[in-house]
Amino acid sequence: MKKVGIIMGSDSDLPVVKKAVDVLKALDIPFEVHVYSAHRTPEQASAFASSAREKGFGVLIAAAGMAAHLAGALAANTTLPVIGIPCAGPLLDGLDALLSTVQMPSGIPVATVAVGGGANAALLAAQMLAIGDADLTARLDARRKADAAAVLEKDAGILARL
Ligand code: RP5
Repeated sequence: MKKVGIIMGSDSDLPVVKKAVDVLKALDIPFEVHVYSAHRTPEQASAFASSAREKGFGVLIAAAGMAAHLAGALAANTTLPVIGIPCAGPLLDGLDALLSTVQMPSGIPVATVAVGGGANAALLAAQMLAIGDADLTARLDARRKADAAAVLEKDAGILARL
């Protein structure tokens, strides 16, 4: 199976990345995590993206905050799909990173999830990989069913309590 590459701009983004890692582990999807910054280590970030396809990656996830250019910088160097996770910084609750990540110019797309949306980034990556993988599709279907059952259990609990 193709791997998911997760890049974070700083190790301070780890709490958000951990949410993605947990989902990938639960779905038994291979992944690698790195800290490369679009601004502090631009050469390493672009080299990772340029070589990602030949190294067996199928999707990249980029988590970054503030002037969050990491997802776009990776996307500029690969035609693999890139998913951006805006991370909340000290100001603006992540609105700065959300706009930096989502407002890509035409020609270099980045699929952007919600601020702090590590779980959805991993699920979206899994759904991309599942296009050609029936076993992974079955695992995703099972997860959806389990999630729905958990909501219905909460519904029953609320009815019982009120
Ligand atoms: C971004 O700047 C990182 O992705 C992080 O979200 C933010 C702050 O980085 P640190 O100062 O915590 O290293 O590049």
